[in-house]
Amino acid sequence: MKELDEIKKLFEESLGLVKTMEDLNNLRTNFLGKSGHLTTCMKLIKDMSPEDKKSFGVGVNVLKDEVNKGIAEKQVELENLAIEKELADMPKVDLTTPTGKEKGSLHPVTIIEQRLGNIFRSMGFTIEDGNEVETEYNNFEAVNIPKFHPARDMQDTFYLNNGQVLKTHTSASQNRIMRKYGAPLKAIFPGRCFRNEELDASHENTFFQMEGMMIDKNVSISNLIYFMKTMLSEVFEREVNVRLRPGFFPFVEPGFELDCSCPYCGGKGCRVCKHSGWIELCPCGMIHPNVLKMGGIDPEEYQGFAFGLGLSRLVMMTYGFGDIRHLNGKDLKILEQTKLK
Ligand code: FA5
Repeated sequence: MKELDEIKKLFEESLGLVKTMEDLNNLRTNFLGKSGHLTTCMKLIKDMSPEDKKSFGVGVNVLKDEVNKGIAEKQVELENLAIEKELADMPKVDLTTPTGKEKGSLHPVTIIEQRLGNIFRSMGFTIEDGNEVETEYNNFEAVNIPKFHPARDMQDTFYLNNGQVLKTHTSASQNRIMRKYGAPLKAIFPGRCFRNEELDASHENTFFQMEGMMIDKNVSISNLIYFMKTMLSEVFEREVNVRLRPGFFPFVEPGFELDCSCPYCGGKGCRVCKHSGWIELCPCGMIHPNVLKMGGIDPEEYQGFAFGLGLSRLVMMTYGFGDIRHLNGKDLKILEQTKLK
């Protein structure tokens, strides 16, 4: 029993000196290993008298339990210390602290969309949302483009398995909005459009348009010209002129292409307007009676105009981007250049 007391004392002293996992493994081997102190003690039992065998055997097992417990506790202690050290060595980063370096900014399309929204709101228009996934009916039939009409080829699109389409133009929301508000009506509805398009500097497969509609009694082309001229003068922050050329769209009659006098050279001719003094900006026209009827509005009583502004192209022009693809690209420099001060 004296040996057991000595082993216990030695174990306690050795455990107090353990600083690393390696020390602990050595300690385990020294006391519990094949030639360890406790294993050697067990071997003594066979030469003892039966009484001693019993009490000594119990004593060895109690000590063995204490050694195991001591080693297990030390192991937990060392593991915790290792975690604390690792945490203390980690660089201190507080993710909630503002860096003060780079502030977020609005996308240029959003900036121009908001500016246009403010201008039209001040002229009494409401701003509506449109769907990006539309029924084929709303995208085509409801704007007077029946199945197999050749005009569908001008707006080749992406069809979903359920027969719906990614909307090819913001005109797709006309019917929904007429049915929602009836006449009279003054609304704009900006939105993302999709077309299966050959990409180049001015054509994207994903781009923005902004549609506008005004429906009332006695609405005429003069109203259309007035609103477009006012809106473009505000956007370009200078007086601009507009002119109409005939254009064909099945949902307007008559239909026009609206050109704006070049805001960069004032109509004298420059690189932007290809020296013509005019920039082609926005198809428009008087809403076709069939479209009004499909929207639940009596064309005998009401007339209206509609326009479909190429918002992405207007953004390009406003900021002087030479390629529309920058607007959907991943280069954040574009945001830096258009940041609101
Ligand atoms: C239309 O989409 C008609 N819905 C516009 C309209 C509305 C006419 C209401 C009459 C009354 P168009 O396909 O021309 O028309 O497109 C309108 C504008 O969207 C174009 O002038 C152009 O600025 C822009 N646009 C068209 N396709 C693309 C494209 N692939 N990438 C970028 N902009 C485009």
